[in-house]
Amino acid sequence: MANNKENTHYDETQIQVLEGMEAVRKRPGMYIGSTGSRGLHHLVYEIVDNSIDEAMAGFCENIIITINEDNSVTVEDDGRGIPVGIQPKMGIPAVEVVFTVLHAGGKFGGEGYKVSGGLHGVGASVVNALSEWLEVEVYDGENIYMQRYERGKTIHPLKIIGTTNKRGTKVTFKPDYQIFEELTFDFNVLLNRLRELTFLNAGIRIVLRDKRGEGKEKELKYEGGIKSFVSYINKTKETLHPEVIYFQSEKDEVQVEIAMQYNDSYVENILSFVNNIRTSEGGTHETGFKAALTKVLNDYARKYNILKENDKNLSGEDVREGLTAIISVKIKNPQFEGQTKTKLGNSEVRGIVEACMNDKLSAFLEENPSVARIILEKSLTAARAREAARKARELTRRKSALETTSLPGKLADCSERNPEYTEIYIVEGDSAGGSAKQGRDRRFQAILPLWGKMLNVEKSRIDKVYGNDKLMPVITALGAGIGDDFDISKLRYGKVIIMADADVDGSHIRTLLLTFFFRFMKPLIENGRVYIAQPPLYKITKGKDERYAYSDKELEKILKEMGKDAEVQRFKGLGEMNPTQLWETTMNPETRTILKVELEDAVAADEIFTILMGDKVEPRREFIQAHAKMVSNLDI
Ligand code: TSJ
Repeated sequence: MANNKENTHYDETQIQVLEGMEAVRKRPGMYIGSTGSRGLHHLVYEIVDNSIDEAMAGFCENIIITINEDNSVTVEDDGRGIPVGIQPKMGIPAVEVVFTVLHAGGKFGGEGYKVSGGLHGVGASVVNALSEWLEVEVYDGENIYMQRYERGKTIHPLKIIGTTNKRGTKVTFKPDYQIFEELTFDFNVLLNRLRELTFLNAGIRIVLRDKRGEGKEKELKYEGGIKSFVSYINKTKETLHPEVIYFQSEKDEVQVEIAMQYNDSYVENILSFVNNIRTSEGGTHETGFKAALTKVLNDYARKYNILKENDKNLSGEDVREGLTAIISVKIKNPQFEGQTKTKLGNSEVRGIVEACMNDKLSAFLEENPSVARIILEKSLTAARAREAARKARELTRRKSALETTSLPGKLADCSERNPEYTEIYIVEGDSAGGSAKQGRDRRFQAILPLWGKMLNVEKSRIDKVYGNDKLMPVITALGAGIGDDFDISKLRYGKVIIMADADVDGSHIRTLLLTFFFRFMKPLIENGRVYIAQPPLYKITKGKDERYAYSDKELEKILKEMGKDAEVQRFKGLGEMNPTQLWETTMNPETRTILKVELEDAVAADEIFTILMGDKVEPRREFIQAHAKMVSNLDI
C-alpha cells in the first residue's frame, strides 16, 4: 500500500519537473540567449507567441500587453483559454503542465497548432522558471481559474477564484532579479516587435500599455496585414506606384504571402518571415521570390520589346533596386539553418514561392501595364548605373594595381597584421587625427583621418560612392569592398571605431558614416564590428588629482566627491586633448568605453536612416522632435 503505483509515478514526474526548471535557472542563456536586455524582452515574446498561435488558429482577436508599475508584465488574450482539465500523463491540469514542464507548449492533447511561432519554442515554462513569480488566470466562460508559481515552483493547486462570462488567458510575470542584469522593459523595443506581429497576422489587434510613470498606450491593428507593413516601411519614401502589390497562395500546407512596392531610392529592402519569425539570413523562400522576380520581369521586358534583342538580361540586383517587399510563409516544420539559425532550409518552399510569384506577378503585369512600365524603367536605369559602377570599379582596381601601395596616403597603419587584434580609428578633423596618431599604440591601432566632402549615401548609387574622395580611403583602408562585393573575411581590422567630437558636427559625421556602413557594408554592422568612441566631455582637476567625466551626470558626481573648489575644463573637441589625454580617456582599451553599434531591428534602422538622410522634410522634423533625447544620445 505504501508503494502505490500512481504515487510513485507522480513523485518521479515531480522530480523531473523540478530538475527541468532548475536546469533553466542554471543556464538561462541556453534557453533565452542572454540575461541582458535582449533576453528580458524575449520573455514577453515567448508569452505573446502563445496568444498569436491562438490567433493564427482563428480563436483569438485581441491581445493586451501591460508593463506594470513594478516592471512585471501582463499578457491577456480573448482566446479559448489554456485547457484546465487533468493531463493524463502528468496527472496535473494541462495549464500547470504548460508552465512547469519544459518543452510542453501547445503540444498537450490532440494535434496542437498547425503552425506555431516562437524563436526557440521553449515557451511558457522557461519564462516561469526565470520569473520571481508568475500568475496565470484562465477564463472558460464560467469560472476563473488561477495558479501562482515562484521561480518555477507551483505554490498552490489550480483554484477557482470567481466566475466569468469571458473566455481567454491572462498571465502576469515578474522577471527574476537573481537571473537578469537588466530588469527594465523598453516600451519601444516591445512596440516594434508587436507591430511586426500585428502586420504579419492581419486582423489581430494588439494593445501595448505602460503603467509606469505618466503611462502610455498604443493600439496596433492593420487590416491590410503585410500590405500595411510595406506601406509602413515606404511611408517615408517616394513610392513609384500607388498600390502595394499583394499575392497569396497555399499549397501542400505551405501558406505564402507576398507584398511589394517600389520606391525611388536605390535601396533593396526585402524582409522575410517564417511563422512570424524574421529570417534575416534569407533561405529558400527568399531565393524562390528573387528567382521568380528576375525571370518574370525579364520575360515581360522581352515580350514587349522593352529589352531589345542585343540587350543583356536584367540582373537580380537591377530588378530589386528600390524594392520594398515582405515575404511571409507559414509552414509546419520549419528547418532553420545558418550562423544565427535565421535561414530557412526547407527545400520544398522554394518552388512553392517561385510558382506563386511566376503565376501571379506575370498576371499582375499583364493587367497593370502602366505599373509594369514604371517597374521596368526603374530596373533599366539601375542596370545602366550598375554598368557605370562596374567600369568605375575596374578603373580603381587598375589604378591600385599600378600603385606600389593601394592604401590611402593619410592612413597611419598599425604594425600587427592579424585583424583579430587590430582596430582602426576613423577620425574627423586633421588636428584630432594628429593627436590620435601620436597618442595611439601603433602596434595594433591604425588611424584614418577623414577629409573632403562627404557624400550623402542615402541618395547615391554605388557608382557615386566609388568616386567620393571621403569614402574611398575608408573603403580601401578596410579592404573588404562594398555592396554585393563586400567580403568580411578580407576586413583588415577587427574593430572599426568612429571617433568624432561630441557636438553637432561630430554627430553629423557619425550619422553619415553609419548610414554608409548600413547601406553598403551591412555585414560590418551585423557582425558587430562598428563602434563609436566615447571621448570625455570634462576634465576635473584638484591638485594632482585628475578625473574625466563623460556626461553631465558624471560631472556632478565627481564634483561632489572632489569638493566644489575643483577645476573643470570642458573639452569642446577631440583636438583640444593632447595625445596622452586622448590615449588615456578614449583609446586605451584598458580604460576606455566604446559603444558597439548593434542592429537589433532592421525595420527601425531603415526608418531612422531614411528619415534622417532622405528628402522628406516633414517626417524628419517629426522624428527629431519625437526622439530628441535619443537623437542627442545616439547621435543618429
Ligand atoms: F502558455 C502561455 F502561458 F504562455 C500562454 C498561453 C499565455 C497567454 C497569454 C495565452 C496563452 C494561450 C493559450 N492563449 N490561448 C491558448 N490556447 C490554448 O492553449 C488552447 C486552448 C484550447 C485548445 C483546444 O484544443 O481546445 C488548445 C489549445 C492549445
